[in-house]
Amino acid sequence: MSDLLSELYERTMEGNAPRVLELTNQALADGISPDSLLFDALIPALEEVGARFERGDYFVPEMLIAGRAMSGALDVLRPLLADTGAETVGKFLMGTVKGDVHDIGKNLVNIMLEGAGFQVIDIGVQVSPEKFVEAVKEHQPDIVGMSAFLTTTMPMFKVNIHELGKAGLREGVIVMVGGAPVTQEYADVVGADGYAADAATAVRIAKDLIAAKRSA
Ligand code: B1M
Repeated sequence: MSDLLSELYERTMEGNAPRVLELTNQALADGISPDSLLFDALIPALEEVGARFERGDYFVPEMLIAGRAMSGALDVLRPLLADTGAETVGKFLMGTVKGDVHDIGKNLVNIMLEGAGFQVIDIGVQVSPEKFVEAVKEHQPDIVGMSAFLTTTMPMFKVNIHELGKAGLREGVIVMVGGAPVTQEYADVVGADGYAADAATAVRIAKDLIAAKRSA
């Protein structure tokens, strides 16, 4: 790993947002790709933050400032990752489920989807089942995406899907789920149409699901 990337990794872990911003800009100016910044420094840093939190070496404030530092870097990377000039391939409505405030993973999926040509409507975090239903009615997306990052909030997928069914909307919309603790098995159990472990896979699965629906 280059010195710049390893410093970016370290500073993200300690949540030094101004320095993370500086290093991100400097790395880009030096010709380091946005992908490399993401996958070689920023994401591994947050994984390590999570591991330290689990071991009891870090607490919520440390996670919070590391998350803020990462979000600042993502703001810089967003236009670079999303600006591919791809044609619109479908409408994707995205939210983090009720009770869950994690949004970095969701935002990264959104950026990648935009880069692949999706029109993304982000309805934020802590989205209640009622809000998902209202937003699907209003925006009529091809896909509704739900993120959950806690084992305690994953059950909201099932509640949301049930509410979409009750509102008569389930047949008309593809449901995708994801987030750190989610698995394909869990997605199957709650009745989702698709699952992805990371942002790049989410784009591929979303495209496949839309193509399958249109050809059906
Ligand atoms: Co929290 N947190 N957190 N946290 N946090 C985790 C998730 C945790 C795994 C840490 C740990 O213990 N190792 C743990 C969950 C344990 C569990 O349930 N199994 C945890 C906990 C316990 C908590 C609190 C309960 C702590 C407390 O208060 N005691 C609390 C809960 C608050 C709440 O939501 N109600 C909490 C709070 C927070 C902060 C607010 C401080 C902050 C969030 C800041 C923010 O998001 N704006 C935070 C952070 C930063 C983390 C970690 C360290 C990093 C998360 C992250 O951004 N990762 C995290 C540890 C970890 O994940 N290793 C942790 C980087 C991101 C790019 O990856 O989010 O996995 P990820 O997203 C991926 C995929 O999941 C996938 O693609 C993304 C990009 O590749 N994906 C999808 C995501 N959504 C998708 C949707 C799709 C498809 C793919 O289709 C629709």
